[in-house]
Amino acid sequence: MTDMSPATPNDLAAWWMPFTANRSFKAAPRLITSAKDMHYFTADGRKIIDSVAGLWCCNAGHQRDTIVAAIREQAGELDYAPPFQFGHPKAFRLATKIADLAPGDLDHVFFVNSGSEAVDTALKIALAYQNISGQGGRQRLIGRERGYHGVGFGGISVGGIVSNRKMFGLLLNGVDHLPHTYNREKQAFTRGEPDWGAHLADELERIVALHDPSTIAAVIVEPMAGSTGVLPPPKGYLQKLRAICDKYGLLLIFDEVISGFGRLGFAFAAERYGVTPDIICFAKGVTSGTVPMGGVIVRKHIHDAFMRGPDHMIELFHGYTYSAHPLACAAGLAALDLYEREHLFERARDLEPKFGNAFHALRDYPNVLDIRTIGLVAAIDLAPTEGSPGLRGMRAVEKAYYDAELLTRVAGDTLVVTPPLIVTEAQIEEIAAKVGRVIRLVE
Ligand code: PXG
Repeated sequence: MTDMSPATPNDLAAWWMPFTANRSFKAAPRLITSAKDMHYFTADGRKIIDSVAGLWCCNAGHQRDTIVAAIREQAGELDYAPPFQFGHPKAFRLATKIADLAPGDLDHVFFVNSGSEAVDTALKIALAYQNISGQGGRQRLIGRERGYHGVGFGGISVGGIVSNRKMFGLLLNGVDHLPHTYNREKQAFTRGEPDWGAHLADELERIVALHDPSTIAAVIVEPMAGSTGVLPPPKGYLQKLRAICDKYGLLLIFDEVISGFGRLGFAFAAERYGVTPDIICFAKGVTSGTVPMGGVIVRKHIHDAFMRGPDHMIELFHGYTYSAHPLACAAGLAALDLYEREHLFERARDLEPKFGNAFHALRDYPNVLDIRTIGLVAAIDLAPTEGSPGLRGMRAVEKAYYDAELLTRVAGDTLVVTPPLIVTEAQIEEIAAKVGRVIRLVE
């Protein structure tokens, strides 16, 4: 019999871990066994502060009583209900709550189980909408360099991360990419949105001119690119994208998988920037990371365009067995309730200046090339070690875990900090001090 105790696993081979250096991990496993509020507890009995909300998802912190209770109760009441041709009350309640949080007439919610599914769903809805609106020639999609939109074929096609694309065949046809918006010379050590770079949105005009607007369905961007090292949008950039999309009849999709549910101090980044997209993708924070869930919010006219034809006909041939899973809906309702009761989005907004100060104070530490802060997000670019890009970053994550009791993330050689929104001012200082220590440890 294999010992299955989580604290002492004796066989790590069977689980092929995602986005992980499997052989290094299995040679020195970092096993997390429990969590509470701002902390993780490890198999070797240590308490580690979570500076990344799990993976940008546990926005309310860990093991929050009301969310735990809601999941427990739901499991004891309705474990599963089919979402095709049937429904359960909490799915409708959660959709209504999310639609209320979303700006403008983003009124209808399609549930999925992850950010990747949300992105592929959004792209399919955009293409189908153009098709049923007599615009079937609009089949092209536009993404952006350094964009991350999950790992489905749609998401990697519009995404702009070479290593996520190059092994996986021909991807979707007819995809172009806007240039990314980062320029260290022009933007280094910016707090919030950089002054330089709005003009990069004009590249959309160039792509439209090349193909003709009648061939383009949609543009998808993260309002703030997260996974490739935190690239806040230049001032005015998103507004420009919106104007160009309006001019040519392109749908604008915001992938808010990371920026949704308070990370930038608002329910959605769309609200922070006063730019209303046609479609929003969400996931992660909707359940504070407790049960997998994602979704797509669409504007009323997009949804309504599908609601025609005979009443007995299925309007959209798309969906997942676990769309609107009862456990996810219960967790989502409890998470949104907690965000509201504890004013966590406002809290993130109020903490932003102090959070920025704490991390910008590291600018003179060794190897620091740039620091970007926005909302409760900080990114610190470290100089790569000669000939081994990513090595200093990986060592920093390991040093943080083993020597500083800090869970952090890295994108290449960029350290990323995105704590739960319950983080206190003292914990912000604590995390910044630990990050400083780690930077010195990998000098
Ligand atoms: N879109 C965006 C903008 C994301 O950030 C996804 C889609 C995909 O979500 P799923 O649920 O399919 O993983 C993401 C995911 C990191 C990191 O360290 C970011 C993500 C996932 C894992 C790590 O930056 N974002």
